[in-house]
Amino acid sequence: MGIFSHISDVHLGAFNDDYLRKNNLDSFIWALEKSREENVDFIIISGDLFNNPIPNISQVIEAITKMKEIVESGIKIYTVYGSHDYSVTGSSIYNVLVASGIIMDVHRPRNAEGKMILEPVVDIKTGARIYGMFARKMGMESSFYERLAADIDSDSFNIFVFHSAIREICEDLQFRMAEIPLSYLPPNFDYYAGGHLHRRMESEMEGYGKIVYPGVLYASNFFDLEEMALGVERGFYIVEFSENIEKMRFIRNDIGRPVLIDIDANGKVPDEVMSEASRIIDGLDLRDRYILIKIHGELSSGKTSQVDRKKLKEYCMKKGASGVNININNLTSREYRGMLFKDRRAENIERELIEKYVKQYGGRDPSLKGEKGVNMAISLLELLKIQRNEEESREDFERRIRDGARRIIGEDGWQ
Ligand SMILES: [Mn+2]
Repeated sequence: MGIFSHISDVHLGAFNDDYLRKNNLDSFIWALEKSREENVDFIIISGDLFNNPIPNISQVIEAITKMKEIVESGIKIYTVYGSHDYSVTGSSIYNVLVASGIIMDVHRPRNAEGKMILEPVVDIKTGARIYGMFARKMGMESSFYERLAADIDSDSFNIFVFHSAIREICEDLQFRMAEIPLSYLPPNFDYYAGGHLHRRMESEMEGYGKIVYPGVLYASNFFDLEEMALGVERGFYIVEFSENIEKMRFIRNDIGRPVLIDIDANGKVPDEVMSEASRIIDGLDLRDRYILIKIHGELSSGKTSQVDRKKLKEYCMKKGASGVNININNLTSREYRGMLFKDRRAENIERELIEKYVKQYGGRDPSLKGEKGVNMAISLLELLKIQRNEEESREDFERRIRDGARRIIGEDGWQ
């Protein structure tokens, strides 16, 4: 018998806005405390504990202090690398927490004849066997899944912790995501603790036990906030088990649900959009609420910049809102047509462009072609996005980036 909680995609350190950052942190502290209240034996965090490999320390110190307190009360925290915790340079706060014993990385691979065999971490209190699989940026873990194997002991309760979107389960999702087919998952586990999907999802597939994605614990970007405003629930799972799952409960997170104002600007001029927005704002009680304003469609004339975001923001703040985020990513104008992408999330746009240019590459080097070429380009791009830390010397920073690049393009193959 045992009981555990399954939390995912915490994204600590996400958001520049103080109010959202606090909600995000409060959600995590709430989930840890709730888990302790429910007397869990252990906690699983299925990736993306942090929003960046090296977050601003002052923004995460409170969360780390709470984790330490939880661990010291006898509750272990088992984790895997998510796509956000991972850094090609190997420098990640995740590694520091593993080294300090606050979290326990359950990805324990062993190489045997080209296969990646996963070894379990056996939870001493309950006997549960926990296997973990890491993630990389943009689904690049997929090539490791191809040669993955895990020997399970069918008399025990087996948990597989992972951080990837499964194609068969996420078909109807709104956004294209890097995916792996269901067949890549090792079969016959009792519980698949999934991360990466920010929407809650539960399913059961032939040959597999329960596959569960709790979704993002609070939010990490505009899309998450928008879904929450539309009523999508946030939270985490508590699972009771013996040899099988006995009971599963979703614990809802009620912290800081934002308000969405959706404005269709199609065929309108900027002035009309502005007056529609103020009319809607006038009809709402915005006190202590976070406001998302989404303006989309094609203006019949004028520039998108004539939709005065500053003015709208000030108006909401005057009415007592705790914060405002205005999204005009999908606002265009008939007069000024720019480049259009079907899916305007930055990383998808990057992938789309890289795929296009890799296809056009005329050289002979096979490692620069096809999927390999795309992955290498993405890895290098991710590497070059890394910024120097406040306390890091220029030399240390350069070495870190050079070492990372060497690992990506190196002879031993990049990983
Ligand atoms: Mn995530």
